[in-house]
Amino acid sequence: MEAVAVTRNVQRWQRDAVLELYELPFMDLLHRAQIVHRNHHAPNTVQLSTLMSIKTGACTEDCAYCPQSKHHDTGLEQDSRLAALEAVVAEAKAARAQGAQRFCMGAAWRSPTERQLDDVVEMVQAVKALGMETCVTLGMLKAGQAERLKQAGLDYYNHNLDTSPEFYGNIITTRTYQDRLDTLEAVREAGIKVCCGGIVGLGESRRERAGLLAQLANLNPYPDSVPINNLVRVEGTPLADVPAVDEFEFVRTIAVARVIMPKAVLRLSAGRTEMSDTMQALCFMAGANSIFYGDELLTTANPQQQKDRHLMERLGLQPAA
Ligand code: SAM
Ligand code: DTB
Ligand code: SF4
Repeated sequence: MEAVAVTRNVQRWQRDAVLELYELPFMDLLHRAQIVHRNHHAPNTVQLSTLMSIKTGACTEDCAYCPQSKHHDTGLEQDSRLAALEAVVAEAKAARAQGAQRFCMGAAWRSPTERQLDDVVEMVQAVKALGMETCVTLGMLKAGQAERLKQAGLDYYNHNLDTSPEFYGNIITTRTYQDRLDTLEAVREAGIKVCCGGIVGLGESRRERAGLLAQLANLNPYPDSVPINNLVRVEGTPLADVPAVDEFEFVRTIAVARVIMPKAVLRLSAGRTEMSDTMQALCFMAGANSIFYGDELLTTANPQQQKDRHLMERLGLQPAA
């Protein structure tokens, strides 16, 4: 694997071995992924997480894909205020009533200040008290901040590697790959489960996709939860006109992730509104076993809950208990 400064990383998967999986005939790869999936997970079960944006836009980071970066003019209303605790509790209750097990709160921050963290701690405690699993994504964290979140009862922290180390500089310049690895380590050390994945369709090559998956699989241990996002091409971002990735290539990415991270919960994340039901079924076949459930992601659309329930019914998929 290419040299990259990585802490506590193991070389469980060489990139070339990951590429070999990608290059298998499609049916062989899917068959292999299904076997791994059935050996480690209930095969007809999907975990449901609902997202809420608790602070939207005006982000100082320059992530090229993101509608919330202040470096891009996407027409998004810039608002640096944090959502009120009552609004968070109301949305979490509504998500629970619709059948979500986990409530994920996202803030468009480079990293939270201690005061901002005080407010998020209250939100985590309040959502936890509803009997739901909690997840937050707040940008970079220091060790002491991760410990405070753990004490509040946080179950998962989402922080993505997004892409391969060598492609990363084309997408983000305001924080490094190592910054991300350091946050992941602080989260893990605090005893919080790690939710970490990336994006397909940023203009990366298959080799670079394999590089991202190898990085994820070589985290020690690999993440508990792995969101695979299909780029939502938002007008006004530098990636608005990047050609979409071939559908089978996206399904292959899910299948390869399943083979190399057998126990992880794999989330079919952003980009589902542009996927057909058939394509989503192929993703579940390839080992995806979680979705974002709710009519909105952070700032972009997600399939309507009713549509997702109908799809699950048609496929005989049950929400995870
Ligand atoms: N600001 C925090 C951070 O970056 O760590 C948390 C929120 S950020 C929106 C969470 C993740 O959403 C990003 O790491 C990226 O993987 C994903 N994301 C953002 N915009 C996206 C888009 N247009 N399409 C697909 N995924 C996207
Ligand atoms: C993740 O990997 N995907 C989610 C969640 N983690 C926070 C966010 C997707 C955001 C898509 C663009 C938007 O709605 O702003
Ligand atoms: Fe900010 Fe996160 Fe968007 Fe990057 S991905 S611009 S850090 S909100």
